[in-house]
Amino acid sequence: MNASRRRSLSFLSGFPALAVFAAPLSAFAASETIGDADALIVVDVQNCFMPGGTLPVKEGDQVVPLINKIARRFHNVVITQDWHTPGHTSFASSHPGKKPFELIDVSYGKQVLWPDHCIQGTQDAALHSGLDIPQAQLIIRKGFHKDTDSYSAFLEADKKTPTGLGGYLKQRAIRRIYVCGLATDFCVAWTALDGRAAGFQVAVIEDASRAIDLNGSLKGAWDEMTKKGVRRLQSSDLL
Ligand code: VGL
Ligand code: ZN
Repeated sequence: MNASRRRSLSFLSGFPALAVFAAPLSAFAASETIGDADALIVVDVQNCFMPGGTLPVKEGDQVVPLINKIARRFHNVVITQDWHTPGHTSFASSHPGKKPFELIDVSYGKQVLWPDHCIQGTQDAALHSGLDIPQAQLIIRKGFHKDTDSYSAFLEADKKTPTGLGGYLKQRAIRRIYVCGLATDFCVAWTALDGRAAGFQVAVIEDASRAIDLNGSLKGAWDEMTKKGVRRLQSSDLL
């Protein structure tokens, strides 16, 4: 069913007398109503996080067709890109003797060290070529300060430096965001949590996201998101 047909039928559910007619239709209707105050945030669907990329996320490529479908329901779409300098502080290669996935202390707290990934301007940092969201209105890049990482699309890892996304969404009168992409337990979760902290209603679309899952990070991320009022949705809630 296309979006306009779904919308034209949704009023039926408010009328009990018509419930008998509405019931069979509701089996096809998505539960979420999407409007102009909603934005889809598509996080880091970049070659680096795909199988074969520099920081591959298992099944990372599987989110692409699903996100394309979900995005058709949204007028407002923001795409993010992890966008590091060469020699970025989040790279293990920048810290002699350290290996990827080790944890170190930096000025703003703990930093997981990663393989070199998503270097500005490289093909590895490009969006996946299958991403098909022509109406997307903003591409926001993050992690571009050499000495500071940024999982979140709102605030860098120092928890002080804004990316500007919060201001953009507020000026666009967006009140609710739906977050999906890569990786569930890092950039998706941090974006969702900072979105909550900035006063937005937030949902994460679980099956349109995939995780790195490092030392229990996926469970930790969901526990924290649930505690902070991030809703956990599936694509079927939107399609
Ligand atoms: C990400 C680790 C390092 C992500 C980015 O997009 O989740 N994870 N940089
Ligand atoms: Zn990164």
